[in-house]
Amino acid sequence: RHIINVLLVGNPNSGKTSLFNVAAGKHERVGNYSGVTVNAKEGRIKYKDYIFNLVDLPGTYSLSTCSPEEVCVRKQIFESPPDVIINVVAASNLKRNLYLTTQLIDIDASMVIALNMYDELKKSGDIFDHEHLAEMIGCPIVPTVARLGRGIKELFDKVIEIYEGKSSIARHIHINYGTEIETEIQHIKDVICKEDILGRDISRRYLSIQLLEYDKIAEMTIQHSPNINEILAERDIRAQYIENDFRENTETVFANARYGFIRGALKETYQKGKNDRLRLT
Ligand code: BGO
Repeated sequence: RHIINVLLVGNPNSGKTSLFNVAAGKHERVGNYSGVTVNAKEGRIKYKDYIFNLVDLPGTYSLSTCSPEEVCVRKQIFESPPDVIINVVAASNLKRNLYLTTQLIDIDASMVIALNMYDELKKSGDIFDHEHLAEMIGCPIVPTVARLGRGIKELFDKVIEIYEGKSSIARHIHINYGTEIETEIQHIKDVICKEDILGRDISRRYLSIQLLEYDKIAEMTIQHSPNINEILAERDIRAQYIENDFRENTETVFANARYGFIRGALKETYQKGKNDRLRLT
């Protein structure tokens, strides 16, 4: 049997624990307060001709390096790269959940999205063309209801497809941050490419974006590079250009650009339903 290493990544309360439990046949405690999923949990699943090593990490809203959860998830992604990431996205709160997704897309991870809480979406009467969104971001999206164990087989079927390179929508798409930002990303990428500093399979695009955001872990990644000074000097120049253009710090510029992408994508794919009036929250 082939072994597929799968990492669950998602916001707190997206239903990661529920999905892990139902997939791995575990009975971990599920709760709707943060801090329940503190340590990495591991489970083994036999399905079809495969063994899945499933790892669940703490929920996180982003892959920046502000909180211990964010650092933990990022470390796992880069130090023990999974074959496939399952990004658990709560359909009931797409705008916020998809922020993390945009960062996973930047990393260029092999990924399947579990569109969890699909029952909530149906109940709301909203219409979401998730197949269209899947094509836009180049990543399969599978509706799931983790609490009831629905959609789990379909999810793992997609994981197999991605693992075997047989998915029709596993194209390498990246989020277009607009001409100005893209130009600056390219400049940094060019300097990084000059010296092949990356023994590991880390996306140069992602590293360039992180450097532009003055990310400390990204700076540590290049600390042994022979041309670290050149890279950092280039970063300072390019970040300054962006900050002059947008009159905000680069971290805010990238965050706004990600939310802009999400807004645009949802505008094309998401329609409020007639039941909206009934929702009191
Ligand atoms: C409580 N659909 C619906 N409707 N709910 C779901 C689904 C789904 O597909 N999947 C999970 N949930 P976690 P994280 C709860 O615990 O797995 C629910 O943080 C409650 N608890 O049952 O913990 C799940 O690991 C009291 O809800 O997520 C859980 O990602 C009242 O979403 C919550 C109501 O799931 C978070 C709900 C004491």
